[in-house]
Parts: sequence; structure tokens; C-alpha cells
Amino acid sequence: MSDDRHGEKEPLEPESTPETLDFDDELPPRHTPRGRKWILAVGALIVIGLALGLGVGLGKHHSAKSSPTATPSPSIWTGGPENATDIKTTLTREELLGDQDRWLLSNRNFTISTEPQTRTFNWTLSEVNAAPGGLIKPMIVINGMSPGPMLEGNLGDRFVINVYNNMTNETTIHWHGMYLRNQNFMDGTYSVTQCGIPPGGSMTYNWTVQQWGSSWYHAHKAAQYTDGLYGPIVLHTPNETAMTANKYDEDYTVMINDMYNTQASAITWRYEALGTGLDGNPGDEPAPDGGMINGVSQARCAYLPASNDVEPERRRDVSERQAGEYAFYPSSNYCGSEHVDYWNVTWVQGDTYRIRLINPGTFVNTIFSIDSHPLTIIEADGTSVIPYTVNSVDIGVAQRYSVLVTLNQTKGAYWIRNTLATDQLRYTTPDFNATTLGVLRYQGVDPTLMPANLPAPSLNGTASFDSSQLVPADRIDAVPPSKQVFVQFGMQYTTDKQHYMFFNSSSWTPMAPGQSTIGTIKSIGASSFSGNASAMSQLQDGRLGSQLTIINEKPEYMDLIVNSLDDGDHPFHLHGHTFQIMSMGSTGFYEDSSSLNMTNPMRRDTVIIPAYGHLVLRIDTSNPGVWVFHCHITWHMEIGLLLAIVDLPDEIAAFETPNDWNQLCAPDARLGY
Ligand SMILES: *[C@@H]1O[C@H](CO)[C@@H](O)[C@H](O)[C@H]1NC(C)=O
Ligand SMILES: *[C@@H]1O[C@H](CO)[C@@H](O)[C@H](O)[C@H]1NC(C)=O
Ligand SMILES: *[C@@H]1O[C@H](CO)[C@@H](O)[C@H](O)[C@H]1NC(C)=O
Ligand SMILES: *[C@@H]1O[C@H](CO)[C@@H](O)[C@H](O)[C@H]1NC(C)=O
Ligand SMILES: *[C@@H]1O[C@H](CO)[C@@H](O)[C@H](O)[C@H]1NC(C)=O
Ligand SMILES: *[C@@H]1O[C@H](CO)[C@@H](O)[C@H](O)[C@H]1NC(C)=O
Ligand SMILES: *[C@@H]1O[C@H](CO)[C@@H](O)[C@H](O)[C@H]1NC(C)=O
Ligand SMILES: *[C@@H]1O[C@H](CO)[C@@H](O)[C@H](O)[C@H]1NC(C)=O
Ligand SMILES: *[C@@H]1O[C@H](CO)[C@@H](O)[C@H](O)[C@H]1NC(C)=O
Ligand SMILES: *[C@@H]1O[C@H](CO)[C@@H](O)[C@H](O)[C@H]1NC(C)=O
Ligand SMILES: *[C@@H]1O[C@H](CO)[C@@H](O)[C@H](O)[C@H]1NC(C)=O
Ligand SMILES: *[C@@H]1O[C@H](CO)[C@@H](O)[C@H](O)[C@H]1NC(C)=O
Ligand SMILES: [Cu+2]
Repeated sequence: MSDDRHGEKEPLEPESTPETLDFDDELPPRHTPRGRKWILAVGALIVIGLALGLGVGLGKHHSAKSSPTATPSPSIWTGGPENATDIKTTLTREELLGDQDRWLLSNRNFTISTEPQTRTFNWTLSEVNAAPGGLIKPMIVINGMSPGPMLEGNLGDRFVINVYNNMTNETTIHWHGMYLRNQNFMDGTYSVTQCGIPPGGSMTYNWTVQQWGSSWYHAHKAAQYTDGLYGPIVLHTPNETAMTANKYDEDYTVMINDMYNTQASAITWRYEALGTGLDGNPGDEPAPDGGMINGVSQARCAYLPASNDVEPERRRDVSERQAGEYAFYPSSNYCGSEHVDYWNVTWVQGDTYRIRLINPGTFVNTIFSIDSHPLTIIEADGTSVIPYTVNSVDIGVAQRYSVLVTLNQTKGAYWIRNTLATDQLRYTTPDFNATTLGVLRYQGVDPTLMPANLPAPSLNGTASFDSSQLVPADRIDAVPPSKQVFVQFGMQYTTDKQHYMFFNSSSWTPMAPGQSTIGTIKSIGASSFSGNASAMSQLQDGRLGSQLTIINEKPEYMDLIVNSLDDGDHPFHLHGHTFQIMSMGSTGFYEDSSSLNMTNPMRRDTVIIPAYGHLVLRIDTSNPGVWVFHCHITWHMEIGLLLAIVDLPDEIAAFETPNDWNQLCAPDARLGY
């Protein structure tokens, strides 16, 4: 089959079994020896060379820059001067965190209703210095805050978010988990659904709320959200099953994640550096310095392992390196002397709280618990679930859960815990503590009272968390698939000891600045894609930013069958969809997926694939757009673990993109294109 290297399969005949998998000859057998990575002699180098060459060359030719429809538009909203500057403000912790009342719904005076309205937000993105923990570090903030402002609305609302980029680098903002039906160009995926917002530039994100539940937004350019560019999204409807089927008095948002005290771009550079890798072992992910609860950390130090082994001149893309850059990334352990705080909350005895848990992390899964208080899960990634009571909740990077907690213990103070999953770490940083603490105080106790008990008392008789026990409360049975696509992924070394992550034989890199996948499809697609061999082959050849591309020309149900050749767990996310999890396990899946149990499978948008395991995801392909499917471990996406699902290319080609969106792809001398 000509499209073998792209993992594309022909629709299956009803009785057929899947064909032999379309792994490339140069890929290793699936039973890789324990030891995490495999060595790839020559294949990958050639593939990367080809992919980059084709991507850049063709992309330029078909760039939206040359599109006659891209007319200049007046700037929609500018909040400041044309140029961002290097001058960095240092914020106090209080300024950084903002008003803590913002996490409690009843303080926000928000009306849950079925009456749609337009909600407008003005955001300025800036680079500052601040100390969420014991050390002042470079951060990226929205309107002076990290986590950023809450984006809250009702089903049917229109959000108009004017983003002004007062930073030194391009950026985009992605609305995680949002369906954005017919609005894929508002998805905010750098180089895929739009060009970057340049320094001093702005863009209006304008989209409608088509769902409800708990989610978040974050920068989708490089590792920018690791430095603080993220915030919560809370979407309501009076009809939400999690709300109508469960009684609660208050609605609260808690973000728990890992945190790094070193600037993310510096860590990325060291992680990607050729030679022997960050810690002497290429591919080992940067380990966090600690954790956070709603932006508050107790981590005191910033650590990068010794860099002597890294050879800067052997970097993956020399053109990205700036003069003297490597001198900027010393290998040291810096510890600060700022005081550290615990994040606090005071709640009312007898009341039941809905806590919307969000993991906006970069690498590590988190475990949330409150001493002596069982948690009842009622929502996962926007899907209402049958109540499930546990002693703690494991939250993969980018996942969300709503839990109910009833304050039925004796009045006092109790630890709230964010425990990082240390089994994911390849090394631990000095002074690292996996547990980040917050304090829950019952209203009426001394506001300085501290919890007594450490370590955590066991919650006798309460179940331990098991994600396979989650069952949607609103039953939706699966529809049989008309298509099955197999992909496998893993980390590979090239002969010169570079490390990339691959889906089949493709390792993703963004297109050149000024280009995007949607822009390219719009340029190619003067005529219909359907039956247009030339247009289809340009998509299928993986020329769109070198990613593996799965094309769905018509609305149907597709099974995406993902096998892992890596010994770590990976949280995978698909943009624009809630998929059904047909199968998930710790071994490979190489069978026909159409006979899997179709009764009310769990639905969500982010799921953890276990080491050497598999996922079978049933996906509705009727939402037109370029939707990326990627590992949400930022370090893995940075080295290529992303593929693109292109649904209904004819409709993408006909997208009417707004003028300010078009303008972002216009030549910009400051950015060198
Ligand atoms: C952008 O940054 C500059 C330099 O820090 C500052 O003077 C200006 O006020 C900022 N603009 C906005 C809108 O915050
Ligand atoms: C803004 O940038 C332009 C060139 O890009 C430069 O000439 C000008 O001095 C800058 N202004 C400030 C205030 O930095
Ligand atoms: C809550 O919103 C209503 C309607 O917009 C307004 O009249 C009222 O003053 C607000 N209350 C507070 C405390 O902000
Ligand atoms: C956003 O900024 C515009 C232009 O400065 C202003 O007219 C508008 O009132 C602002 N809207 C909000 C919600 O702050
Ligand atoms: C901006 O990008 C450059 C190049 O990747 C990097 O060196 C620099 O640290 C980035 N700045 C920030 C604030 O992330
Ligand atoms: C948002 O999009 C809608 C629908 O295209 C349009 O009517 C409206 O004018 C847009 N609003 C802004 C502020 O761009
Ligand atoms: C909410 O539920 C009611 C009753 O089931 C129904 O009549 C109404 O259409 C629903 N509204 C929305 C926005 O789904
Ligand atoms: C938590 O409460 C303590 C005691 O009241 C206070 O000292 C500390 O600053 C608070 N932490 C935060 C992050 O506000
Ligand atoms: C407190 O509530 C939980 C459910 O949230 C329940 O399992 C537990 O038995 C209750 N404890 C007391 C002392 O009532
Ligand atoms: C981690 O923090 C907890 C709570 O502050 C403390 O009890 C424990 O000793 C710390 N562990 C290490 C290894 O520092
Ligand atoms: C915990 O459960 C065990 C048996 O499962 C029981 O023997 C023990 O008494 C219980 N402890 C408490 C404090 O309830
Ligand atoms: C399919 O799953 C449902 C729900 O878990 C279960 O009730 C049913 O027995 C399963 N059917 C088969 C054939 O395994
Ligand atoms: Cu990963």
C-alpha cells in the first residue's frame, strides 16, 4: 500500500481481520528489550531529513502568505507598544496568585443559565520574575497572574478573548478539550491551526461553548505553559448530569501540577541537546523541582544536571541556537531564600464541595488527596460519571476530575496533598519533595492552626483509585467503526545519539514560522480534496510539518489503535474530540477492534497509555479540522510525539478564517521570514 508509512488503513470489510501492521521495515520488533529505548541505525536520519526538507520546501510554496484571501486587517486590540522589552517586573507572590476568592464559584457571582451571552476578555501576556515557591524564577503570566484568569461560561456562550502578546517570543493559546466544531482555526495549536502571535502582536480568539465541564487552556508553543501560561476553563449548564444528579453546596477549582524553577526554554535546550543528554542518558526527561497547588509551591531549588557532556554545536537545529546560548544554561543547583507558603482554604463544616481538579503539568502525573476525607468522583474530562468514592485521585497530565468532598470530620485543619508520581522520574533533583501541601481549615478554627498528622492517615475501607472503574452517567453506546488505523510510538536514537520520539516513522517538528497546516490545506485546496490525487498525496506524504497525518475524507467512526514501545506511561490527548476508550491495557493490541464491547465505554479527551501497553480509541471524524493527537508530556511533544488527524479536508479548505488570523502568517522581518 502506498500510504503504508502513514498508518492509514483502508476501511475494513465487515468480516475481515486487520492486515499485518504497517510498521516500517526499519522499525524494531515490538518486543523491545527492557531498557527503554532502541537504537536505530540509519532509517530515522533519512526520514527526518526527508520530512524536514519536504515540509519546509513545500510549505513555503503553499504558504498562506501567498493566499490572495489574506488581506491586511486593522489591529483588533492592542494593549501596549509594538515592542516587548527585556525589562522584567518582579511580582510579589500575592500579585502572582491574584485574589484567592477567584477559585470559589459563589464568590464569582456567576449565573448558571441556558441564556447564551457573549463574554469578552482582554489578556496581556508578559514575562516577569516571581517566586511561587522558595526561589525567584522567570515566569509567563496573563494579566499579571499565574495560574491565569478563569474562563467561565455557559453552554452556548460566545467567548471573545483578545490576546496581546507582550513577550519576546511568538505564542498561541489552546483551549484544551473544546470541540470547536466548525471553528478549528480557533484551536490555538502553533503551526497547525494557526501561525504564532508575534511579540507585540495580538489575536482575537472568538469561539462558542459547545459543551460543559472542567477544563483548562494553555500556550501551545514550545514549553511556554511550563513557565505559567495556563489557567482553568469552567463550563456550566443547568442540565449537566454531574450537577443535577449530585447535591453540593459549593463549586471550587484546584489546579495541581509539577513545577520547574528553571526557565522552560533553558530546560528544553538542554533536553534536546545532542551528545549524552540532560543527565548523561539521552531521552531522560527533565525532572521537576517540586509541585504546586493553585500556583503555590514549596520547592526551594532549581536544578539541571551537569552539562559538561553536552556538546552545544551538535544541537538538533543549529539555526535555532543563538550566539552564546549554551553559556546561559549552567549546570547547577540554585536554591532561593524566599519564604515558602502552604496554599490554604477555609471551608464550612457540614457542607459538600465540588472540587474541579485539573493537572496542568508538564511531565508528571499527580495524586490528589485530603487527609481523612474520602473523595467521590462525579466528572472526568467533561464526562459526568457514576459516583465513585476513593481515598485519592490519580490525575494524568492534562486530565481533569470533579470530586465531591463532605466536611463531616471534627473541626480542625487537614492536609491537602499533591503527590507527584515519582516512578516517572529518571533522576530526582536535590531537595526534591514529591509531596506539596495545602491546608484545609474548617471555618471557625484559628486561621493559623496547622494539621497535626504526618504522614497521611489511611482511609480505612475506601477504595483506591482505578481509572477503569469510571462509567459515564449518560449512556452512549459505541457505533461500529468503518476504519481502523494502527500506530505505534517510541523513542529512537539516531547514530549520533540524538533522541526523538516517533509515531511510526514520523517525528513531528513544527512548520517554518509563517506557516500552518490549515493555511497549507487552504492553499492546496482550490479544488475539492475528494478524488483529487494531487491534493491528497500532498497531505499523505507527511509534508504538512512532517507529522504523521491520518486523513478522514468523510464523517465516520474510526478506531485509532495505539501501541507503545516505550517503558514509560504517556498521557495522550486528542484535540477537538471526546473519544470512547474501547480498550486500554499493559500489553500490545494487534487485533480487529470492531468486536470490542460497545456498551457505554468511558469517554474523555486525555488518557494514559501504560508502558508497553495499548489504547483503542473510537473517534467520530465529523468535526472538520486538523486535530492533533499528542503526548501531553511537554518534553515528549517537543521531540516529536504528535500526529495530526485531518477530518473533512474539503471543509477545511473552505474555512473562512478571520483577518487577524490571516495576518499572523504574513511576513514578519523581526521573526526572520
Ligand atoms: C508591555 O511591556 C512593557 C515593558 O515591560 C510595558 O511597559 C507595557 O506596559 C506592557 N504592556 C501591557 C499592555 O502590559
Ligand atoms: C521597537 O523596535 C524597533 C525595531 O524593531 C526599534 O527601532 C525601536 O527602537 C524599538 N522601540 C523600543 C521602545 O524598544
Ligand atoms: C452580581 O451580579 C449582579 C448582576 O450582574 C449585580 O447586580 C450584582 O451587583 C453582583 N453582585 C456582586 C457582589 O458583584
Ligand atoms: C477590552 O479592551 C477594550 C479596548 O481597550 C475595551 O474597550 C474593553 O472595554 C475591554 N473589555 C474588557 C472586558 O475588559
Ligand atoms: C524565547 O525563545 C528563545 C529561542 O527558543 C529562547 O532562547 C528564549 O529563552 C525564549 N524566551 C522565553 C521567555 O521563553
Ligand atoms: C466573533 O465571531 C462572530 C461569528 O463569526 C462574529 O459575528 C463576531 O463579530 C465576532 N466577534 C468579534 C469580536 O470578532
Ligand atoms: C435542559 O433539559 C430540559 C429538560 O430535559 C430540556 O427541556 C432543555 O432543552 C435542556 N436544555 C438544554 C440547553 O439542553
Ligand atoms: C496560608 O495561611 C497562613 C496562615 O494563615 C499564611 O501565613 C500563609 O501566607 C497562607 N498562604 C498563602 C499562599 O496565602
Ligand atoms: C463522611 O462522609 C463520607 C463520604 O463523603 C463517608 O464515607 C463517611 O462515612 C462520613 N464520615 C462521618 C464521620 O460521617
Ligand atoms: C517532604 O515534605 C513533607 C511535608 O512537609 C515532610 O514531612 C517530609 O519529611 C519531606 N520529605 C523529604 C524527603 O524532605
Ligand atoms: C481498618 O480496617 C481493618 C480491617 O479492614 C480493621 O481491623 C481496623 O479496625 C480498621 N481501623 C479503623 C481505624 O477503622
Ligand atoms: C459489555 O460491557 C457492559 C458494561 O460494562 C457489560 O454489562 C456487558 O456484560 C459487557 N458485554 C460483554 C459481552 O462482555
Ligand atoms: Cu509521552
